[in-house]
Amino acid sequence: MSTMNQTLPVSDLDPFALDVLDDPYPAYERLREAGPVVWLERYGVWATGRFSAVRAAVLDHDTFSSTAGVGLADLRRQQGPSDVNAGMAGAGRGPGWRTPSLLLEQDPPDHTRARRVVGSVLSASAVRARAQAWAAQAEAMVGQLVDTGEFDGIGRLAQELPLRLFADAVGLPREGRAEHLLPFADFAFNAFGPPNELFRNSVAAGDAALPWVVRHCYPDRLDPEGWGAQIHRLARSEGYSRDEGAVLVRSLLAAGIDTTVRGLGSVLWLLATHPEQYALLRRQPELIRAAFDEAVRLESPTRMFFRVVAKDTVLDGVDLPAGEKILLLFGAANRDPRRWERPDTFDITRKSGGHLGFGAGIHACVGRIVAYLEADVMLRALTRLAATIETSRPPRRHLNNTVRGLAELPLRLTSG
Ligand code: OVM
Repeated sequence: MSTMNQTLPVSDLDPFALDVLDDPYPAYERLREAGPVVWLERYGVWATGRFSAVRAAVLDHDTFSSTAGVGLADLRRQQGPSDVNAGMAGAGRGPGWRTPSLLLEQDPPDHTRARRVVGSVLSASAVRARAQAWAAQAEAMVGQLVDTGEFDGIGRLAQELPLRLFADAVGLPREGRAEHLLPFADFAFNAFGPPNELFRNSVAAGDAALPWVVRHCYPDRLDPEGWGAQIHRLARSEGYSRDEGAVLVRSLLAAGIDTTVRGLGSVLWLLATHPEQYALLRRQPELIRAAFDEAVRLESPTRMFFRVVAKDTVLDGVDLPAGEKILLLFGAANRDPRRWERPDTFDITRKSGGHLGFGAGIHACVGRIVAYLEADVMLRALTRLAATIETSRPPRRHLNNTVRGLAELPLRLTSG
């Protein structure tokens, strides 16, 4: 592609092809090497997998706007085949699926107000208040698994922690959460990509889950002490309507489960396949946070989001005219050799804190403190109770257009 003063790299790469989702790293390398920013002709969008460009874009939220949606579909265009939300039209009541997120799909100043509400409910002190109880629950969960032979680490740990600890803290009833939250999130995260087979195959289950999810965004279904009800109270005091409060709670239900399931699953898998790193973690449990960060860097559970170029700009030397979407591949940036030494190596002693697995800037994951605590209690319990963590067979991957992680992970824990 050529403009007045430069020739731009064009790529026929499909970042949403099944084989790319299964093992994205060769494709990410191709994309990074093709140029700082590449035109993806198949979708008519820009893409970047370079750390410096992804980081610069998320930090410059005035130029790289979220209000047209952070998926491939352009929320400014309501109709057409790219309307990936079509399958959810009319389901549920109140804020149906189509209502844009008040956090994810907003720019300042609207975003700022919503972020203040959710950010103060998920504050460091609010999350810390749960630490003791969560540690005890995690110890009990891990304790039941040590020396019992093979079990599925995704089902028994990576899923169990968010579905119990996080969903309890939000104030959801026990009944229905496991059946509804995972299919809903799987659909929601597929919907950020193209209307491919993966997306289409998740619509029916997402549709079936939606009425439950939408109902449980409202205060009458939420424990008054929980984070969901707190969001409603704070939202009202900030001038939001009841339905808008429900849309804010929806963000927690959409973004808070599948992401942590896959992130916890990835750190379990990486530790099980790197016994020397697990041994080191047992000797130095102060590395727990770094170990989780390193897993999030290496596997990037949320591998991408889009922005729209809101005004003419230059990104890493590439002229980008206003108007088109740009794919920001956090998963590629987190392995960019321009930023990381031995980028493909799992090393819990490296300084991985600057990764983009939680994004950066004003849209950086608002729930990351919760994710860190879930990882902390899980890994603390593991390192205390299990001398070894082993896997005997390759894991099974869960493919999703946005979220990367495992569906099944055979594990064995021994006390020594
Ligand atoms: C939201 C949201 C935020 C992050 C991820 C996400 C479905 C949703 O605010 O609704 O995935």
